[in-house]
Amino acid sequence: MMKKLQNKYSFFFIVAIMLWIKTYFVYEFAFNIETENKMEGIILFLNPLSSILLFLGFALFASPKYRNRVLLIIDFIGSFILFANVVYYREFTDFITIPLLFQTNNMGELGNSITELVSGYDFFLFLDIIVLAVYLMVRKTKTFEVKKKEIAIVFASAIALFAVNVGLAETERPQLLTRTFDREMLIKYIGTFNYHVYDAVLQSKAKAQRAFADGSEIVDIENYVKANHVEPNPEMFGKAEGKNVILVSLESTQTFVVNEEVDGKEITPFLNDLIEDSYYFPNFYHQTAQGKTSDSEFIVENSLYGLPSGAVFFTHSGNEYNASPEVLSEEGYYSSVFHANNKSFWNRDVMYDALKYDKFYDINDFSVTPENSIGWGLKDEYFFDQSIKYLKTMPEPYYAKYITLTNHFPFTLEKEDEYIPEWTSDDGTVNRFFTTVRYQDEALKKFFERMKEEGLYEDSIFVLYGDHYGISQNHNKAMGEFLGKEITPFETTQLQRVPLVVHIPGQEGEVMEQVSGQIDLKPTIMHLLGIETKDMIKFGNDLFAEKQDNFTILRDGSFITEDHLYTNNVCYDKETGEETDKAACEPYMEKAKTDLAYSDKIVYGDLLRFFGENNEQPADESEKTEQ
Ligand code: GP9
Ligand code: MN
Repeated sequence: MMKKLQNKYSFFFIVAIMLWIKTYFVYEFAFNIETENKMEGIILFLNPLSSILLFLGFALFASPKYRNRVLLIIDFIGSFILFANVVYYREFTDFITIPLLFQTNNMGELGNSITELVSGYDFFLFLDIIVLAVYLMVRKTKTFEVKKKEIAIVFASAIALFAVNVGLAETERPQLLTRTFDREMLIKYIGTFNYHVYDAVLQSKAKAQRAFADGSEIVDIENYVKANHVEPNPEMFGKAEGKNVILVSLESTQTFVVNEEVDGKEITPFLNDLIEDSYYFPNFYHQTAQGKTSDSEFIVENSLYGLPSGAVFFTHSGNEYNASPEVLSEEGYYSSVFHANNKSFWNRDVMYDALKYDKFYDINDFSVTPENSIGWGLKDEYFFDQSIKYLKTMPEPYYAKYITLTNHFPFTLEKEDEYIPEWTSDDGTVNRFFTTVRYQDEALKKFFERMKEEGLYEDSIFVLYGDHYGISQNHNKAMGEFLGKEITPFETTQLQRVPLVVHIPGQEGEVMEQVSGQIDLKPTIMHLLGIETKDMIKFGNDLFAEKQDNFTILRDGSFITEDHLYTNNVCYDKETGEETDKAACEPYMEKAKTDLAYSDKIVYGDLLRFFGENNEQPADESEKTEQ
């Protein structure tokens, strides 16, 4: 009897154990998950098992003839999930969430980056499947009927194991599943597969939230943001009224390269000069999460935060917004985006409609050849150059957004475009980064020259900002070498600073030291153009206002004030970079949480559909909003 059972389930257990071992290897060698004590080690070891039993358990419903094949298919799906996470983790030190997994558009486009990120070792994730498939083909395995009771035992064991897992996790980390989550912690405690299930539940919750949201929720938020509104500085309000706006998203550009040299060579000579007669914000932070460039676009144009996971450009492109292009069109502006990439990347073609852009110049509007491309596509110099003809015939005033691309991971460049040589550390990514940043700087210089030649410069204002970090924490060693200091969590947070340059032709420059973030750009630009924002739902404030709150929240809940920085539950003194009494950060914690939570509520509930002119609800609904 026992022997028969053993035979019957041997294939099942081999597959289960292989998948378990693979998952554990991935934790250990690909994710670098550190365990702080023995118990964490045990939890990490056990956590894949419950979901593996559960998923493989479904194969038991298959007819005996196909059961082993179904087991291998499930093994393949599990292994592929691991593989995708490994590749993603390699660059972003983070785990995939469901919406990202379905971004096949993006995955297909990753091209260059993918080849850089996939390693030969990844093949081992599929080796067992190949061996077992061959085994199934050459050896006729006996077929067995499984009893309902046996299936029940497998599922019951999976559930029991899961309960033990969560129980252990909860004693180690109380409220793990109810608190705002940290993906790494979830993987560590409940395992990668359970995490994906949890993520799926969160995503469906978001869908449900929209269905159940009603107009009354926007009222509290409206009161809250209005109470935080800061009056514009009369000296600056309307300073650029009626001017064209050129918004430039600088790919992966971080503040640490500005006014810096590598091996005695300036990394951003043009920006360094431009800053001299511009408003320059050295303490400006990106606030993006997994949506990267698209998150930055979302934040900058809505003064709302991106989402904690996934890309809002994908998950909520059907929402009502009141983004800058829409606001400006009411003031007679024409809005356009230049980005020489596939229009569906980050779901832009769909999202730009929701943001009410008049025109999106995508890859088809540029002449892209192998000669003028590198890495992700058209080189920045050609990109800017080819856009000029469109600007020249664009209805004025216009709001034109440029999204650059050359300074994108893996930071490749042809020799002829290297204005400075690569750096010489052990880390190729960081070495190349300086060279591609320098290339981007040259492209900007030529763009400004062209704008002047074509007579397009005088009537425009230029807002240049870094979209997100380019160098992830995977490169701390080389970064530490470059900066000459150890990269602590404090330094990592400080490295989230990206440049912001506001250049108004004819205006003198000034270095604006206040702490600020991408969320502040919309009201800042609106006020420069003489457009009031006091009735808008926004989470940022005008960076030229006399009263500055000196406070910026990052998407992971970290925040920075004039004197302190809070990240990973630790409060740091900004001056020393040393840990300090938490009490110093305490007064800001509530505001950081509330801002993020309210912003998320708007996005998840699609609440702007109940606000202002968007309010198209039937009478009984609008009554609610007027309470
Ligand atoms: C893709 C470009 C880069 O179109 O915006 O996206 P990123 O990977 O930086 O989010
Ligand atoms: Mn980007």
